[in-house]
Amino acid sequence: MKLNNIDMKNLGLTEDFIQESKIYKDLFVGRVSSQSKNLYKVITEKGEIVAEISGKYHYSVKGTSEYPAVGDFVMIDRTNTSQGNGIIHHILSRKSVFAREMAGTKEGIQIVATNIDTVFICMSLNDDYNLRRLERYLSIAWDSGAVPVIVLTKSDLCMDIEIRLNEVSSIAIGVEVLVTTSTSDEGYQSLKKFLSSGKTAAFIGSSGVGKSTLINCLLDQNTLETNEIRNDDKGRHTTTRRELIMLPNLGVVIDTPGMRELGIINADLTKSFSDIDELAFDCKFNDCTHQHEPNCAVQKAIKDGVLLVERLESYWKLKKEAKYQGLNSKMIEKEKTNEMLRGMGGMKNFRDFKKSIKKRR
Ligand SMILES: Nc1nc2c(ncn2[C@@H]2O[C@H](COP(=O)(O)OP(=O)(O)OP(=O)(O)O)[C@@H](O)[C@H]2O)c(=O)[nH]1
Ligand SMILES: [Mg+2]
Ligand SMILES: [Zn+2]
Repeated sequence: MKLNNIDMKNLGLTEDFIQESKIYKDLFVGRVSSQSKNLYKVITEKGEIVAEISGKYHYSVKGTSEYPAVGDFVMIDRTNTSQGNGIIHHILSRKSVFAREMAGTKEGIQIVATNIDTVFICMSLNDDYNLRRLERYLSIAWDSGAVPVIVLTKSDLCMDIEIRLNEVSSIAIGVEVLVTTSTSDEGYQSLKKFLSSGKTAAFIGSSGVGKSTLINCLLDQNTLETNEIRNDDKGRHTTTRRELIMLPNLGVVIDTPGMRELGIINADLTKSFSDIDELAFDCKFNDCTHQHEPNCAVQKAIKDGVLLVERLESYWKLKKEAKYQGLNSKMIEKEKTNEMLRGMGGMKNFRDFKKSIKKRR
């Protein structure tokens, strides 16, 4: 447990939530920062604690949507867990719900996050670029009650940004479009226009587009958490669960796991180009294409005469082909979704929630 005083206003606790929380005497207000099976992390005024829901709550729940989700403000019995996990008794009314239909199933709905102001729809300007997918993301974002903002990431890997910007603007009328790169400090400052104390922004988009990297950039680089996340990234771990993170004076961001659609590099390729893969280990970016990225160890090896440029060219060619064998990706997406939903009540509850949404319309 981290013991420090939390700026609850910055965390998004508004006057409305404070008023509602007063109904519950003897309980404290907190915000759910992550969830794993039946355990939740909740940020309270004294720091982040681990909590579970009360038995009574559990039995009164009618659908999955009534369980706490990342972003929810909850009423909890303690702010200090020296006597055991906190117990969540209630959730406060949500001011926005970001839900999505689950891929590969007809009836599934998944709550991605709640109480968000801005949804950053992230799409990378290289591999991930796909206007149809962007349209899908936009439509669920508009449904949520939060304001969507399109973030075109990895501009350092794109040679025709103007063309792409025009294409995106033509399908995203009235939506602001940002172009970012994590390779330089100026590359992500535009995001800050949408971040401020008390506001919550969620990052969504396919796996590997650079959501966590952008959040790392926005975080105070000297905090321990940033270092941990950085190391994880280097270790090629992608985000596996939603996580709410507080930025000093800039409100709250929510990182979400993306779904990998394409881009599985097959094992044989790794084997036959182990020399390049070994060099690539020292590249600054894990997904370095060894073209124009700064601090590319592969380009350096070519310059130093250690690696033949022809070798790199055939690597590219094969890598491109390998990507399109990534049709198995549906299974990966399913697995990731299951992972997130485990312990949350299952499909039936999602169906109930979807029905209740339809009724409300
Ligand atoms: N060239 C380049 N690479 C980047 C940039 N931003 C991130 N990357 C690299 O892209 C890879 C994926 O980045 P992540 O931040 O883990 O992507 P993510 O969207 O969080 O992915 P999931 O957690 O799987 O959803 C990492 O190897 C990063 O180093 C960028 O602006 N330019
Ligand atoms: Mg991530
Ligand atoms: Zn490289």
